[in-house]
Amino acid sequence: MRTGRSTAARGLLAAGAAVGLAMALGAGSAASAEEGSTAAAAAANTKTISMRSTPTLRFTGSTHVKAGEPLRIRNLSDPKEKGPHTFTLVAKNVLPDSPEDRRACFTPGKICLTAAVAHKFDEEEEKVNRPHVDALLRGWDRRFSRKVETGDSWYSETKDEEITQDVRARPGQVLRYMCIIHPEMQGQIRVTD
Ligand SMILES: [Cu+2]
Repeated sequence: MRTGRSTAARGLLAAGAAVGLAMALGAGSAASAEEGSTAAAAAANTKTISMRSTPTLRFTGSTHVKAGEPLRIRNLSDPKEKGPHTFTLVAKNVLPDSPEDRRACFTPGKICLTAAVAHKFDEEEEKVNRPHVDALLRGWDRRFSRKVETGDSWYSETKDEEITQDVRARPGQVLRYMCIIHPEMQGQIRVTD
């Protein structure tokens, strides 16, 4: 681990902390309704996961998506209030599931720091130089883990911004995801036939 990494990540973490990272609310679960069908702009088969900040920081949206079909991520949160977000695919065993784990997420070897490095966060410029990390260049499939330092992740600091990619994970897999800026934001979506 190069020394520059942890300082860069601390800057990114500070961005989150400044807007209320401390309110770790245990809102760990992906929510409820299928949202894809309600959005006029989306194709009929596009599933959607939304980043929200009211009333709590959380992801809401689809819980299932067919392999090969599009999955849209959209940021419905005002970055001036809660800061930017990421939608980051992560392996189950690296999800920070306790308050202690979440606080330590930006330390060497932990998943938030690993993903921040993949996003090429520049502390001096306070800029994310690679907002979209598509590790295998084919859509949503690659998870960050202890061994995988480049997975799939999208960084958003603009309200109403969105990204759509096809799901390339195999049927039967569960894609777990989190926001590395607010590690309490977590969810999962099952890939189906
Ligand atoms: Cu977030």
